Order: sequence, then C-alpha cells, then structure tokens
Amino acid sequence: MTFGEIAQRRLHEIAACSQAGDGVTRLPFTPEHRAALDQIRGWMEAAGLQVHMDAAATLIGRYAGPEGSKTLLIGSHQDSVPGGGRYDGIMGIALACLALEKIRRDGHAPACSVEVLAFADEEGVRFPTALLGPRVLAGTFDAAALALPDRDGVTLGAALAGFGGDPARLEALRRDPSDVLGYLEVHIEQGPVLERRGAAVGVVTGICGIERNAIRFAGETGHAGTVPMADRRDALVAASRFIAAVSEQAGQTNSIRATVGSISVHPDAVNAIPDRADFPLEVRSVSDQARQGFTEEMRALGNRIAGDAGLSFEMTRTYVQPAVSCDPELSAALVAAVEQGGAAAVTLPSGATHDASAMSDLCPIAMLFLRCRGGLSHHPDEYASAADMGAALDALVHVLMSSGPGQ
Ligand code: HGY
Ligand code: MN
Ligand code: MN
Repeated sequence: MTFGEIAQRRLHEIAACSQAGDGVTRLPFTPEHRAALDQIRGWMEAAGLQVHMDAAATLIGRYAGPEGSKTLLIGSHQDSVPGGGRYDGIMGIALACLALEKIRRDGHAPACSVEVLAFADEEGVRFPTALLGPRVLAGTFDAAALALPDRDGVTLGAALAGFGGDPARLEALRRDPSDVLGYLEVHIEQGPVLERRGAAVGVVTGICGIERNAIRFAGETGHAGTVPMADRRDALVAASRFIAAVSEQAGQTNSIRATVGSISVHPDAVNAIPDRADFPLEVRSVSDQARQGFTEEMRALGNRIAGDAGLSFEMTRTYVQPAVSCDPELSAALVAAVEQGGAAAVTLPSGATHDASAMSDLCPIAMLFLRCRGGLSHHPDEYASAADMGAALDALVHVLMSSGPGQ
C-alpha cells in the first residue's frame, strides 16, 4: 500500500467514530471524540512519537529533535460539523503522523523537533465558541468561554473536565514563541479552485476573517386574514428583502462571502403576521477592510428597509475573527516542497477558517491545501484522493527533512 492509500484507509476507519446518521458527526468531548483519540494515538505511536493529552484535550505527539532544536507544530482538528465529511480537519492529523512515520521507516529523522496536534474543537458547533486548543497555546483563550453552555446546558468547562481535560490548567499551556518554528496545517481545500486548476495541492496565501452579527427586524403582528396588506408591518417580509439584497450585493464583489444560515420568526404561526424575524448575518473576506465596509453598508441597508416599512432594525456584533496572512518563509518552504515534486505550486486564499487562524497569534503559520472533489465540504460526500494525499505527504516530508524552516 502507498502512504496515500494508508491515509485513505485510516480516514475510512476513523470516520466510524461518529454519531449515527449520514456523514461524520464527531463533536468535542464526546464518546466519538474519545474513540477517535484512541485511533490517533495509534497513528502517533506508529510514527514513534511521545503521546499525551494536554489540559485542553489536545492530543499531542512529540518527536524530540537534536538538542536545543526548536519545534515545528503540525496539526488540525478532530471534530466535524454534523453530517460532515471524512477529511475536514482529521486528514491534516493523519498526514502529519504518516509523514513522520515515513521518515522513520526510511531511517531518517526530521531536522527539528516536531509536534503533531489533534485539536478538540475547531468547528464551534457544540458550544458558541471555538478554537479552544490553539487559543490556549497562543495565550489568547478567554476563560469566560468555559461558562458557555451547549444545547443541553452543559458548559464547556464541565465537558472539558469530564473528558479528562483541566480548565484550571489551561493558562499553563501557553507556549513560548521563541521555542516554536511555526505551525503548518494540511487541510482539504473545501472549495473548487485546485480541481479547476488541475492541481493536487496548493499553498495558502491567507485565511479569511469572519464577522457575525445578530439581526432583528421588529414590526407588528396581526390576523393574517383581516389586516389589509397596505397596513402591515411584516417583519419577515422586511427580513426577506434584506437577505435577498445582502446576497445580491455580496455577489457583485469577489472579495466578500455573506451568508444567512438560519432564521427564527415570531409568533411563527401560519395565520399570524410575523412581528419579529431574528437571524445571524455572517460576512467573510481575506480583507478586514472590505469585510468591515460591507458590514456597515448592510447596517445602513437594514435601517433603510425597516424605516420604509415602519419597522425597527437592530444589528449586534456577536463574533469577529480577523483575517490572517500566511508566513512568507514557511510558505516558501511549502512551495519548494511542492515544486520538488515537479508541479508548479498553485497559491490561493482560504475562504474557510482554520486552527491556523488562531495559531497565527503564537507563531508564523502556513497551510497546504488538497484538491477537494467538486469543492464539496461540510457534506458526507467530501472526498480527497489517495494520490493527492500521497503528493501532500511527499511535500510534508520534504519540509520536515529540510534544514527546518527558520532554524
Ligand atoms: O467556518 C469555517 O470556515 C470552519 O469550517 N470552521
Ligand atoms: Mn469545517
Ligand atoms: Mn476544518
């Protein structure tokens, strides 16, 4: 079996660590997470790594390099979205372990110390927060998040402690940047660019920023059969006009992605005029300036639409994550590694965010993307080929065997 085929087999096996249903559903601090860590521990041990789980429930496999050598961190996340695919996150952990296993099998050793990091929670699906592991290492984790509850009222802190983590020892996990060479993340592209360019892998230039705002249109309810159309202050009609306009204006520029992924209506009755419509507006861009400008334009638009219809409009920021650039030197090492395989390296921005977004507060970051069939991700049919995983593995081995980027 090729290393790409071994990777495919391991990802098939670990996909079973999931709640029942289509695709992979593996949320943090659950039995599925525990079963997955058992398999990842096996991957790390097969690569000859020293394995432990830290207080943030990040499983860490360490190769201690030459005395005094700095550490190159390579990782991604073990968790998935509900009904997700077999590659998002977990493939980056599998390929990092296999690259080190390949080096070991070839009788070689990395030029620096290396740690493979299997982070617990990147998607932020179970709790209204995310990136616990990388934020703890970078020293940017806000301990207030430990009190945030999931849908069953279980707090992040309780779930972490129940899983074997230790909320009281998170601060001690902060890394000294001077010990760290950088952070590499290998990830499925989750978009169509590499497939359209006919490229197996690509080097990421930057990771988009995200801003989420809670939006409310409020009007007046009434009987669906007796209130004349001209007299209505219908919150759902105003929200619909707004959402359609957001999509149309975002479509006029390639630098913005704007999404309304859910909506709730009150009183939510078939024969009553809605007096409230509440929904999140998510805006993403690799340019923070473009994102902020677009978001403010949407605020003005919402006020206009509400004002014209005699309704009120509220827009409250609930989440923001700035865009981050990938480190030129670390990215150049990835480009050289890709090109040693004979292919010209394709470079591209990431419209998805990653653990690397948070790791950029600790150290230089770089990402290697793999071709994603049909650009389909956060979906059971997500797919990366064994051959493309082999190409990514070869590039990783090349980087690990080089003089240790930034040594
Ligand atoms: O939302 C994202 O971009 C990532 O998949 N969590
Ligand atoms: Mn994801
Ligand atoms: Mn991901």
